[in-house]
Amino acid sequence: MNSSLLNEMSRRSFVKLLTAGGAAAMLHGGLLTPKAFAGPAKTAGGCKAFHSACQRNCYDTCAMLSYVDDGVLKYVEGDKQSTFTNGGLCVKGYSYPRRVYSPDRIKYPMKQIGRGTGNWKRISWEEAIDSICDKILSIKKEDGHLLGLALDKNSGSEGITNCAVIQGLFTGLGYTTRFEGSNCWPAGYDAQYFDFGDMVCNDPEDLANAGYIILWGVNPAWTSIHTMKFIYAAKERGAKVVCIDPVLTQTAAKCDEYLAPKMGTDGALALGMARHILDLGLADRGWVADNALGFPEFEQYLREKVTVQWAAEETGIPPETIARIAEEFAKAKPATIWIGYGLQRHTNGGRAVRSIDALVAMTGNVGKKGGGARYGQEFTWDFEYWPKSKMSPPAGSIGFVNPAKQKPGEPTVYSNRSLNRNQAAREMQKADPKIRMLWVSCSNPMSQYPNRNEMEKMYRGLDMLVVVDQFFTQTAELADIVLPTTTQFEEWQVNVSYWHYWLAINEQCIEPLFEAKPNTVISALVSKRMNELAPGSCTYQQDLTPKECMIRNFNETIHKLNGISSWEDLLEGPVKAKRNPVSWAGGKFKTPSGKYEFLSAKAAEYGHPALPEYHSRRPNHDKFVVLTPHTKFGLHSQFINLDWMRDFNHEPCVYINPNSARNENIVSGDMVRVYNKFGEVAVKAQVTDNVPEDTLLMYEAWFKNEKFNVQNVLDDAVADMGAYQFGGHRGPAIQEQFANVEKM
Ligand SMILES: Nc1nc2c(c(=O)[nH]1)N[C@H]1C(S)=C(S)[C@@H](COP(=O)(O)OP(=O)(O)OC[C@H]3O[C@@H](n4cnc5c(=O)[nH]c(N)nc54)[C@H](O)[C@@H]3O)O[C@H]1N2
Ligand SMILES: Nc1nc2c(c(=O)[nH]1)N[C@H]1C(S)=C(S)[C@@H](COP(=O)(O)OP(=O)(O)OC[C@H]3O[C@@H](n4cnc5c(=O)[nH]c(N)nc54)[C@H](O)[C@@H]3O)O[C@H]1N2
Ligand code: SF4
Ligand SMILES: [Mo]
Repeated sequence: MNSSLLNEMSRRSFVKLLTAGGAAAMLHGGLLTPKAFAGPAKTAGGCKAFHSACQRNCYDTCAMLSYVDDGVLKYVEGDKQSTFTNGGLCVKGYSYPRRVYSPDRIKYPMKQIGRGTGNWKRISWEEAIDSICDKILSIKKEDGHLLGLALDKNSGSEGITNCAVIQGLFTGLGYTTRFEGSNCWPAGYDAQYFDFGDMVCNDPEDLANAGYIILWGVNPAWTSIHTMKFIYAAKERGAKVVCIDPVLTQTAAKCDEYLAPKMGTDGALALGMARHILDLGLADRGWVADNALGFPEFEQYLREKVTVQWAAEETGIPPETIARIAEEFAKAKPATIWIGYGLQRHTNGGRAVRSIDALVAMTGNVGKKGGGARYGQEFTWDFEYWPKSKMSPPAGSIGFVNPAKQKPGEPTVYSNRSLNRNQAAREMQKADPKIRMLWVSCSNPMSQYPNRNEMEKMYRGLDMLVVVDQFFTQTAELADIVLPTTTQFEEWQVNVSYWHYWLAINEQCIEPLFEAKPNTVISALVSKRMNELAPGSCTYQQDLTPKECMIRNFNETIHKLNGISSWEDLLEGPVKAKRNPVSWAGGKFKTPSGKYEFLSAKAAEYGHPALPEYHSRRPNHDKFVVLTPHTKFGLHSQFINLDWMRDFNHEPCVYINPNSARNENIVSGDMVRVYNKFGEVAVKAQVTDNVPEDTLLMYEAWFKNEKFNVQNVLDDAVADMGAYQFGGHRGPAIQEQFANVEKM
């Protein structure tokens, strides 16, 4: 069958799948059952099934099965062997075959004649690697070091091999500049470290045991659809589910009650609830006496500074509602809160998370089945990160000298230069020595980082920009050289989640398409050429296959944790970590005191109040609050560009409340300009009372052939926390942004 016919047929089955039975569930935040899809295709081709794992930066990190016939990927489904994935994928997951065979894929190494001109010329791998290595060597020769060479590796693929080889190559080249930190979760991550001494939470499957669930600043009906079934299971057993979000999301629509605080006021809400719980005498004094440090100080703070009335004024939620939810939460046992990443991307986001943690702790819900302050976990990630972990720069490399780490009279200690990706433009502007060459892989800064217009100026000033990707993204559009890379189906990987406890292997099931190569191979090619041109100039290994690299990432810790004796056991299917699904059950915390810390000296050391005190968010700099959370139809900038997805997600829009729309003379369908001093976005308006009057809502997304980019109106303000666990780099305040709107 020729491939265009295959694509057309698959497109029809994909659309049919999503418009029949499954679609209603999907559109309303449910889960598609594989049955709707598997039937005819499975029997038609006699396909061979391979174990796969979704590589996306997604809570769900699905274990998948990929069906291949005659070397062609026919369709995919969720693996039933994982009780978390349970046989279903999201709409994006089902579109994978189109991603693989998309006519828009970068097929060959390409060179752009004139940055941003779109004048691309196909070149050979040899020519591409030659120009890259020549440039690296000339920077080294001219500058005497490689700090002018920078790497931006983000979360485009979370396969362990991809997390290990790209940085490995860079270490092999010498001391370089790295864009680091995270645009995702640093503020809340630090908050959990201050309170618990680690970030770890109960198994999401244990949500089914909860008696009361608050979904706070999280939108799992879109962002973690597989978790919804455990929430529904709890509901069926009588649990109440409350959603707290300024936007009436599809998650909110599924809950028993929905509270809409003003953006950035969650800390006040949590503290108001805590005060009411104290007043009712519902704090679990036994638990805090045995397990916590600083509860008396926290209690004093609440009694002196916090009232329910104050919280009501701050948040816009009626005092009776705050009091009632607080009472229900404190009385329901066990009660749990899922703290989403959206609510902490604020200038006071870390403090908000500490206040919410405190609410869970003071009610004795920490360390309980069906309880907990759930944010994420990383205990399943103890891989070797090979070869990254084993690399050293070539002998004699000169690097960055950190005065704080340099002791007088001792030999100079060199390191990489680390810049905060959340302030990429600002960091590039002040970088001395200047960044001359940037390598972007598994990252799409022009779509995902704030302060985009300033960043573009900096990118345009580079001597060379290399982008390794599968598609001509908005970042690739600015590149001098793009290198085509493989999708997960064309390479070996192994994956774990930052949420559930499963481990899954990803077998290569088809040959690399066109001239695409895995990052492992690309790194080896660079190393080989570097050493041909200048022997000893790169220590990165040159002869490891992607599969061997994957295998070397396993170690005894991973085997033991998951009850396997070798990686090969995973060829039988995904496995779940052998660990108590309840975190902190023993009451031993990893804080300096070994207790849960309402009062954290560590927080104080990092310039925060020791208690989770409230601090207002920054004031508006424009008329409207701008929210740009994650879309249902894409994983950040991925998938939305596919023609199949366009069938469901026709065009970008800005959501605006009817009262505000009336004031601005806007009706649904009008083209409007969302603008501020940083830039503007031209987009169609949709009027809806799902968003509050003060808010403009646009989902982050990259549509092919559209200029739409929410990052144009985002500044690079940072969150309060993140510096503790992210090498001094605070998280982004991406959800605390402001703009004006006018009809075009
Ligand atoms: N406005 C706004 N901005 C945000 C956020 C928000 O809420 N609002 N959220 C932030 C968050 S939470 C995150 S995590 C970041 C995510 O930011 P990124 O990690 O940059 O986002 P992605 O679009 O997932 O992936 C980046 C690129 O990786 C490419 N890619 C995929 N697989 C591979 C591979 O195997 N190899 C290579 N070389 N490339 C590959 C994709 O094609 C894509 O172009 O965005 C942040 N930006
Ligand atoms: N479909 C899909 N799934 C994804 C992703 C994706 O891009 N698309 N991205 C993945 C990644 S990398 C991440 S980090 C997770 C993120 O997934 P979530 O943790 O669900 O976080 P967000 O979608 O960023 O934001 C969740 C909600 O926070 C709300 N919010 C914003 N500001 C505030 C506030 O001040 N207070 C409160 N209470 N709520 C607020 C937003 O309105 C939004 O509905 O999702 C993962 N899953
Ligand atoms: S994007 Fe998330 S929910 Fe969808 S298939 Fe991948 S891991 Fe599963
Ligand atoms: Mo993220």
